[in-house]
Amino acid sequence: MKAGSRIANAAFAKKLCTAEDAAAMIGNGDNVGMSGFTGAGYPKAVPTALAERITASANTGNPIRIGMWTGASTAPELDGALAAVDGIELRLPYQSDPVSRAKINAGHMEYIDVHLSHVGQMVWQNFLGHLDVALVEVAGITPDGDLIPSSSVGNNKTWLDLADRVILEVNSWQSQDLTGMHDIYYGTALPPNRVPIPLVAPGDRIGVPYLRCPADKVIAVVQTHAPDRNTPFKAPDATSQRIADHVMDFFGAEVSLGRIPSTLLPLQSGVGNVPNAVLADLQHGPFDHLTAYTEVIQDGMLALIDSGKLDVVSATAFSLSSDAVERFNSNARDYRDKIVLRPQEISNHPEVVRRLGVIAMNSMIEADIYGNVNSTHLMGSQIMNGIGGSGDFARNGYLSIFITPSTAKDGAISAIVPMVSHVDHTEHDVDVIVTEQGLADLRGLSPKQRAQRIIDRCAHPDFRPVLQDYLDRAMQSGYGRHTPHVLDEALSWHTRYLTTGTMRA
Ligand code: 0RQ
Repeated sequence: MKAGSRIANAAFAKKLCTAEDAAAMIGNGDNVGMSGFTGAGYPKAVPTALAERITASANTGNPIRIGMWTGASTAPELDGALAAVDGIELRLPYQSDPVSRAKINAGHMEYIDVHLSHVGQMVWQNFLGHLDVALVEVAGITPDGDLIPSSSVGNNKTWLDLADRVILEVNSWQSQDLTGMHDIYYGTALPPNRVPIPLVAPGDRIGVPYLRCPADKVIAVVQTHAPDRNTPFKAPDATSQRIADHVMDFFGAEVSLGRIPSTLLPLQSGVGNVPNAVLADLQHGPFDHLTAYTEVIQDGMLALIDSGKLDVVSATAFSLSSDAVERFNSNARDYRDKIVLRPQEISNHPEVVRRLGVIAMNSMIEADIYGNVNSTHLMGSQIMNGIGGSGDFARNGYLSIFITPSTAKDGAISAIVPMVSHVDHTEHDVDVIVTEQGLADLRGLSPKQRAQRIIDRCAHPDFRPVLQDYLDRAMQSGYGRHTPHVLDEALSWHTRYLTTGTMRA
């Protein structure tokens, strides 16, 4: 197909220009709302051209820096390229790029880590300043001037609604059969004008299949033919497999006890090796007619659809390996009834997550003996990625499960510590913790009971006696026996790691 045929509306076609020309329309200090979510549907050409423009501007002594807002993480040719040239003044709401991470941790880039469902409302409330430019990838433009969304939706509706100027990238690499897969809900509002989100099952469609944008707001249309950043898929290792097996046993027990149906409840799964291992286990498990109300469709979700186990999945983006992308792109039409892509304010909406009773499964960096979870920081100060959607789902789900290997860095670090060095999910939002050692169901337990269960079931045997000793001494400390701590030791495991390279005494 000729790339040009994706732009079927004359008013939009008139704005065709090069990526360089489009990049020249972005100025110093602009806040730019970009498409892109977990490496899917991000603009592929204009950011690179902008990075070159930024380099040139730095050489003239008037460096350009922008505020960069996205759906979530993007790709090296966007986050990486702009961070490398120090072109980003402030970044939000989630990133996982090594160059960006280094710039943020070195203090060269400001970063605001926001619950993904909250971004739209924060921009509407004007907390973040004015949105100058929307830079959005689409799969095509219809004769009526509707925009066919790409492989992610993210915050694109908000960007297109609120930005003064709009730059579109029309990517002919994206499958045309994405048409009809999206559900763009235009019914959100700020209080006091909110009404219920009329979504009662994961596959419900409550909006329209297209994004809207008046042609006169569009200042440039750029054609591309470039693949998404495809995340390589690693087969589960022994540790992930053991974690997945614990989760499967837990689901089986919950079904036997009549707490959840044999179809389970709508699943949310974070990205990465361990959540993918759980999805792989579900493919061979006893549960049928599964559904998912999640953020990202990874390989494991697609495989569940292929095996007939998963009836429908709602998300805001794909995050697939190249093999899975190929499978998807050649059969996109067949997936259309089983996949709904929504704006992230709806895919992660607290009201809907609570109503559907989602089972939230997310990875973490560390948990403490009382069940507080850190998903974002290394040793208290360095950002890893961000909270992403984990809080949207963990806080509002029916069951909130956090998973991690029990140790990191070749056993030097225990993922179970006396006190977490940063808190993203409090003890009140965490129902179950799982490591390869075992699963701790924390529901209905007091803090001391939780601590004993986490130590017994989840801690690595090398660290278990030291954690037990900490708890025992905290109980004797006399100040308080509700959530006992030895305060001047509580973070000593982290400081020991920073000074000696290991948490081991
Ligand atoms: O570092 O690669 O340098 O060795 O952290 O650890 O085990 O590979 O885990 O890649 O699955 O990421 C929580 C970060 C886990 C991710 C987190 C080191 C470890 C390694 C990565 P190296 P793993 P993963 C929906 C849900 C928040 C967002 C979220 C995340 C690196 O899952 O960003 O949940 N979650 N979104 O060595 C020091 C510890 C450590 C540690 C691991 N205790 N201390 N370093 N590491 N544990 C999706 C979205 O929202 C988009």
